[in-house]
Amino acid sequence: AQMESELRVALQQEQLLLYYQPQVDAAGVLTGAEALVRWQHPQRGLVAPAEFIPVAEASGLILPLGSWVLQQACKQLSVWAKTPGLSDLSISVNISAHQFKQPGFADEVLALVKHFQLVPQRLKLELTESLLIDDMAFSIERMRFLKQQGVGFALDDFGTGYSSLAYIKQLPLDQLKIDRCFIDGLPEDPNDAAITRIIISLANELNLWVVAEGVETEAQRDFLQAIQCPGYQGYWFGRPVPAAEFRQQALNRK
Ligand code: G
Ligand code: G
Ligand code: MN
Ligand code: NA
Repeated sequence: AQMESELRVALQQEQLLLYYQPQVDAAGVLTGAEALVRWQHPQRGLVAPAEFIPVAEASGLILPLGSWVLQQACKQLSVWAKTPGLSDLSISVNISAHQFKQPGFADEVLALVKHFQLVPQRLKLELTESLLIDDMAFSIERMRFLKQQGVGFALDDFGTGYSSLAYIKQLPLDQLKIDRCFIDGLPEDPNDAAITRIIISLANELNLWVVAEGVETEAQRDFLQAIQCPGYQGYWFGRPVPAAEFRQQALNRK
């Protein structure tokens, strides 16, 4: 209850901020970033989302928080669009179930795209399987509507949920994000290797981009490159950092 009221204050007083973690392609070229929320607490310091997202979900504060994140990410995207060297980057935003199911959600996204004059394809919404299968027909309809306007979708934490292939087939997705629990064991663990290979070839057949999450070592990167993984995210390539630092690192990369 204390964290809930503090979170309310945090939203009013702009104590939240977004960190950005780089995503690269197989050649190591920067393609975009995942936006990850942080809370700069006046006493406790930087608080990780694992601590406050569950409180936000339980209290309904995830709605104003999610709106703030979306708006902030869109604003950042519009800044990058005008920055030489960063203009092609995309931003992926984590969307909670409650937020996705709000009646006004699609309009909210489209209003931001319009307001910030974004190329909608550069905005990727990350959804989880459990969110989507809860009401499949609704999810498909909402995704199709946004997709028609150009907005992209990634299936987050892929492999940890139900992962029914029937669902994957019906959803208008652009990418799968292989959960880092499968990347952890690479390259030694034969099961993780097999699962990763299969997800990549499945995505290939379905014309989906794949991002391997949690790539921490050169050996993992090499293995993934050898099996033609198209996208990469993880500490090996860069930790989540504030926008100013991301910008510096991105421009130095070139
Ligand atoms: O940034 P970190 O790796 O600590 O994130 C931990 C978890 O918090 C991840 O599961 C991530 O999806 C979630 N998370 C981070 N930022 C956001 C956000 O803006 N909205 C929602 N709903 N979840 C987020
Ligand atoms: O659940 P989701 O995939 O949205 O959140 C991504 C989470 O993974 C964030 O908390 C982010 O900080 C974390 N993360 C990103 N890269 C790595 C990595 O290489 N190793 C580990 N252990 N965590 C990572
Ligand atoms: Mn994510
Ligand atoms: Na994930």
